[in-house]
Amino acid sequence: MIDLNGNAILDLDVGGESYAAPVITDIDGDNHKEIIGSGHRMERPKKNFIYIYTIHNSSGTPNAELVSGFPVGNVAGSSPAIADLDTAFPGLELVWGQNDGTVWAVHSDGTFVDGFPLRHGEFASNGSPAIGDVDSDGRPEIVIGTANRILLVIENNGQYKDGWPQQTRKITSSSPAIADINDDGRLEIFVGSTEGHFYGFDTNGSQLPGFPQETESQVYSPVIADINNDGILEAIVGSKDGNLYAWKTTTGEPVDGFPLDLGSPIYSSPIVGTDGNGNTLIGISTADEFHLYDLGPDT
Ligand SMILES: [Ca+2]
Ligand SMILES: [Ca+2]
Ligand SMILES: [Ca+2]
Ligand SMILES: [Ca+2]
Repeated sequence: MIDLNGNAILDLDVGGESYAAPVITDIDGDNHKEIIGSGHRMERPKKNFIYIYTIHNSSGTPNAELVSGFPVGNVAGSSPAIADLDTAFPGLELVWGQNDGTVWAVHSDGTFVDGFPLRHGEFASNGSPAIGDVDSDGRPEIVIGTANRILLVIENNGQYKDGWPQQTRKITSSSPAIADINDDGRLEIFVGSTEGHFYGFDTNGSQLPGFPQETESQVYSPVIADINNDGILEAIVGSKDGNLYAWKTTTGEPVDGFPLDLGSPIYSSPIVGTDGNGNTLIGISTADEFHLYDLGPDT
């Protein structure tokens, strides 16, 4: 960890290489933030653990104490999702896919959430899970892909939600995105695959009208946003085929002007925002450049 002048203020030992982005949040509700990351143990048996370190002790001085109960697991190459999956237990829970074919959900003290781990038997995807109350029953679900054509929706008690898992073609290569595209209070699910398909499912596991869509190569994590101010959410995704796609989530039709040919492979997610004048901005990195588009205020 470094300060804004580039000086090291904390050195955290994660046992070797770290593949996933660290997250800083107050995970245990003690009003002091923790840093959550993963690290690869180099000696055999090689494992990629989740670590949580405290950042500040109660006097406010930088601190690098490993939180009791950690490290845990053998995570895939993704960051864990962090959410209050189990409201009966104080603080937030961590959820991730393991390379041994399981999904883990643990409390902020490293103990399992009741019903976990869930065993599905497939190698993990490199995408982080999405967590949200997809069926609007007051309890959150976990949406997570695997490396073998299966997309899972899991209740917070470790059981599959009715209608799930669902098949995709090839690996779900990216993190899923969840959003209510039709104002019925339930969340729809979008995810890309390594062979170029982009899927849309309703809460019950049925494919949405107009999906899947196809690109020529691997699709990365989507952003769901209304980029043309027509009141309909779009799914914006980059593909390794060099195009940035934007489809209307309600029909699968492309937004006017899309796909944008960026001329170079895309390996990341776009960022979508607005400037101070209400114009929609989209930023996207390709293998060699960063592109920023101003889509203006409306269609
Ligand atoms: Ca909790
Ligand atoms: Ca729910
Ligand atoms: Ca909905
Ligand atoms: Ca729109």
